[in-house]
Amino acid sequence: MGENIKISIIERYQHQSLFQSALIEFLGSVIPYLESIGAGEEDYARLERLMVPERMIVFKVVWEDDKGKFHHNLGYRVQFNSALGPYKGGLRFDPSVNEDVLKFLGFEQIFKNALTGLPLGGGKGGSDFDPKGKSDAEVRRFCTSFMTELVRYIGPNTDVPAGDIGVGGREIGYLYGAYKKLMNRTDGTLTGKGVVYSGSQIRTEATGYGAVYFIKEMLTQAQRDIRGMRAVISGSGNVATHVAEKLIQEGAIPLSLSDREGYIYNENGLTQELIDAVKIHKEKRGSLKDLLVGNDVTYHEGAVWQTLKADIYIPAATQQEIKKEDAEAIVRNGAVLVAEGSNMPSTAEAVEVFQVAGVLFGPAKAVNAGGVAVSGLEMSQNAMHLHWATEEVDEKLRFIMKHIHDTCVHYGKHEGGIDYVKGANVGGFVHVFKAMGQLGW
Ligand code: NDP
Ligand code: 2IT
Repeated sequence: MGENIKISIIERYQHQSLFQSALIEFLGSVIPYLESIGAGEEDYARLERLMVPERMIVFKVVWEDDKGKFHHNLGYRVQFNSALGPYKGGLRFDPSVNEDVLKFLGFEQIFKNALTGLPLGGGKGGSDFDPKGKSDAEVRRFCTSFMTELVRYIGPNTDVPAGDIGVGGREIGYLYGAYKKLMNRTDGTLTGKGVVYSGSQIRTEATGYGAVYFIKEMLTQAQRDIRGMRAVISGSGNVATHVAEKLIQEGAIPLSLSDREGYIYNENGLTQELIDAVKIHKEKRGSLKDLLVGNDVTYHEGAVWQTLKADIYIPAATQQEIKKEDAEAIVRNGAVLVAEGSNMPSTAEAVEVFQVAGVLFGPAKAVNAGGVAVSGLEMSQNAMHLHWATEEVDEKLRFIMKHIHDTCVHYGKHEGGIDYVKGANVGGFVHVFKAMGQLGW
């Protein structure tokens, strides 16, 4: 039965290759699991239903540039699964955004959110709008117009969006500002809000910090120590900069950060001062090649994977950034561990290369779940009209990342070690699947 489902997915989603990849990867773990528990026809039918979004919303966003000229983009929200709680997931503003991208992200979000143990469903949204090269006022007008449409589909107990590529603190501020005006409500619908207007401490840092907490758990499990480990990181946005920052705090050595054009590298390790400069530069969506760097730091064109040697590799930019030949180079360079900070950064062939070579491999659903976990904590604080201290949120984040690691070990353990891909997929799946059954879905 499982094989038939796989074949039908491959045929049905030939025109949506990212969504197809996400489904096939997931089925690679879940079908053997269902077989192992003797699942029947009804279980497989429920599995098929789980792979179809509950609702998909597409809308037009008209906005005015600084010269008074009108433009339009498409806005989306994929409300994928609400079995465990309100739809929850980020908004991405990038020219590459389309239905395929958002369905793959929304699907993965369901299981990532389930792994946190918090009552969160899964969703994703965004627009093909490019915030690069736009003025503050243009971004604000776009966000206001986007929210004018999205507002009717979201709410604190319905659907709670957050940030993703191209949507950071500035965009969340404008989006929530518009939401408050339109609804006359301050109900926390959006996470990643500024701390001064009811956001949570540590949400900005959470994805990167959580990824490093997860990496530490993986290394401890393998009886290795993070201290002194050299790490190649891709991306230079929210996730990448906070991964680099936490690595320094944990005694490891971040070597690189990248963007679409190139990367910065320091063989002795990037400093906190430089990371802070990157954060400010990237808030304004500048390019790394225009960043003023210190003497030891060099700028190079291209991607980081083929040339840089390290113990740990952390993709934190975008999907499919590590292809088979990149994975082979990473293995040749002596990688001990690869942890996915971005969503689905490794192609299926790349994952296979890592697994065959025996490199410790942490999949995105588990590694980058710290962001949505603290989003869940932001929702709790907003619902209670409370504000927790930094230490309290950080402690909860550490606990959740350890809980996710324990779940991966539980479902992924085999004679040769831990299969984190299987552990994360099955660990997230079992909750959602059970809930759907009890809800009669
Ligand atoms: P940001 O927009 O803050 O940063 C994205 C970074 O990735 C930028 O450096 C950008 O380069 C680079 N990038 C984007 N697209 C490409 C591309 N096509 N090729 C090469 N580089 C690219 O986004 P985030 O840091 O928030 O997100 C990064 C990844 O992490 C995404 O996969 C996202 O889904 C995932 N994620 C984010 C979470 C969050 O809380 N923010 C939570 C969990 C996962 P440039 O500066 O040139 O645009
Ligand atoms: O991919 C992700 O988990 C995010 N972009 C964060 C989602 C959230 O709701 O905080």
